[in-house]
Amino acid sequence: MQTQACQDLDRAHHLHPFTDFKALGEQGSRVITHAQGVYVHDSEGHRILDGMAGLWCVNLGYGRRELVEAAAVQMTELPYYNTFFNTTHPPVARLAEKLCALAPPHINHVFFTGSGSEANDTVLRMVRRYWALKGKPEKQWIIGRENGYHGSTVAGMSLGGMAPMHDQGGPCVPGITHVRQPYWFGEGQDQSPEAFGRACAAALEEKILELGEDKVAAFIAEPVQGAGGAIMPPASYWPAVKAVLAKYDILLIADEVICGFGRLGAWFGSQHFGLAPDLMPIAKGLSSGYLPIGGVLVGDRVADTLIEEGGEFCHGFTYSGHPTCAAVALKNLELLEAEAIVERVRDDLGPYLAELWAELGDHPLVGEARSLGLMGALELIDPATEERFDKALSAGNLCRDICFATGLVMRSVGDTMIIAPPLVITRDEIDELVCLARQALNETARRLADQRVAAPTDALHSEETRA
Ligand code: PXG
Repeated sequence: MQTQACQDLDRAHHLHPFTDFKALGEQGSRVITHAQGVYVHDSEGHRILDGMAGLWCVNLGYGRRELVEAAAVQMTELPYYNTFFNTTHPPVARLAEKLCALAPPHINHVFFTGSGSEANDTVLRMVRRYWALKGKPEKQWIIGRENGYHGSTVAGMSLGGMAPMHDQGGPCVPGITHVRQPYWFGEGQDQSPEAFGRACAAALEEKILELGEDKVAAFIAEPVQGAGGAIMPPASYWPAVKAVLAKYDILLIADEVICGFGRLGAWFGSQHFGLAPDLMPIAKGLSSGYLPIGGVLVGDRVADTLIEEGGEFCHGFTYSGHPTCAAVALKNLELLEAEAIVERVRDDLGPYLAELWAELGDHPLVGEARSLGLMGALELIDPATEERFDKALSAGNLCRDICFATGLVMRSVGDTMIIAPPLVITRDEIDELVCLARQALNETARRLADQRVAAPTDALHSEETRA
């Protein structure tokens, strides 16, 4: 199909996620046609290094025949059956066992869903059910974080702390509130990172006391915030948060949808930070995005109560434990393990990226360059003031569009640039990624300087800046 024909159909009938429909209609979608390894290809013949692994999910990279074959075999044998009404099937049972073997030792059960958002809906219901069964139904409040992301269903967006989503989707689920995020570059520079990390944990404790220490059920957080801007907390943050939660007997929900399956150089982000969460929502890298599947890894404390004292848990989805998705996820985990990909991220690729990425911190446009495992962020600043650019300049979006036009997918969250490439990326491909990022920074700086000299800021949204 020609680019134009595809764009026309798309414009006429397709409403995209998180999109200004009118603006996209005027501009037209990019058409991605195929992909291999760490590269995606568009309908115009461009090859683009996918620095975002799709949407933080294609951990094994594109074109893995083993995953295709696992799906084909399972589809031939049993494409679908449900896991309601006391039924199961081999792929889901095997996947459950494998996940529990990879998870921290106190986690021995999994509840399957179709996505990360559904996983967080499940979490909300499980947590409240748990405390009701424990005879403490007044423990209802769940505390999340400002700028946290937990999905786009009503429960997911309520648990998340994205203000524009709350504004559009409200009213949110009652009994959920948010505390400040451990975003040192954005919100904490008046203190040392360590002091700021402790202050964020203290804010959590204050919130618990404000709500009533017997009324708080759980705290939900991503080990590293992904969609919020690849925000790695100061080293003091997680130990201090752990201590607060233990003091008031509050469950920890570590949302592993992005951090899970090797992104940070451990199977789960919680293992990297030494956390022992009661619940871990998962999705994305579980199947490397080849098929949609998510779930909640459930620690013994919650699972034992649900099993021993629970009766029926009135919750589940048609696609909970979908056999084909489960077979692909299982094969994906087997390949990650057989190829020692998580270890490679920890011992080789992560440190290698960290070295090169840190060098970008010297660029005049970069206020901070940080990375952990195969996740990285660049904070763009105006070299003239060393402060953020005027929002109207959309510096981050400009840099993102330049990246795309020169062959790199690098996302922007405001003026924070983000990468999270497939975990199978090679050192040479990391060199290419960093080189393209530097070129894009240079070009962004040049265009912003030109704009400042002459033109109204509207010119930034002109045809020239589009990929
Ligand atoms: N939790 C976390 C931590 C996520 O990052 C979800 C839950 C929801 O997963 P589903 O499968 O329902 O999308 C996510 C999803 C972005 C972006 O722009 C990030 C996500 C989804 C879409 C866009 O960075 N993360």
